Amino acid sequence: MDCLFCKILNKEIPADVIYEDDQVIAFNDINPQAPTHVLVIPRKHIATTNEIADEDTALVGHMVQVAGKIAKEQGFDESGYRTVFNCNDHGGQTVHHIHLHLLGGKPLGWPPY
Ligand code: IU
Repeated sequence: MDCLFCKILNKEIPADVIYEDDQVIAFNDINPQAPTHVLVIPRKHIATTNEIADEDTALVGHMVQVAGKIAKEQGFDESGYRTVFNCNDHGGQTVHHIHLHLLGGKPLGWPPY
């Protein structure tokens, strides 16, 4: 499968991995949009959030929990942060393997419009 994040999971493409377990890995985004910009991705290939099946709900919950633990480790759990799943063109999704963006380390602008 020609999926960039599957290639990172298979170590065919390098990434700065900061966390991994049997379900997910997390790595620093190559083009950070905040002082901390981490992507949490599942080992299972799921193209977009539209394809999350009933059997994946615990996995997706785990992704959110891992992002929160990384925020705590990096010391901005109390000051706050953002987690985002982009979906398809209007959502700005460029890699079609779901990934949870974790952005933090400064006050973040909102809304995107
Ligand atoms: P998006 O939600 O699909 O737009 O996010 C994809 C992210 O993947 C984006 O922030 C890229 O900077 C990031 N990324 C990466 O970290 N490493 C890569 O090799 C590639 C993209 I290509």
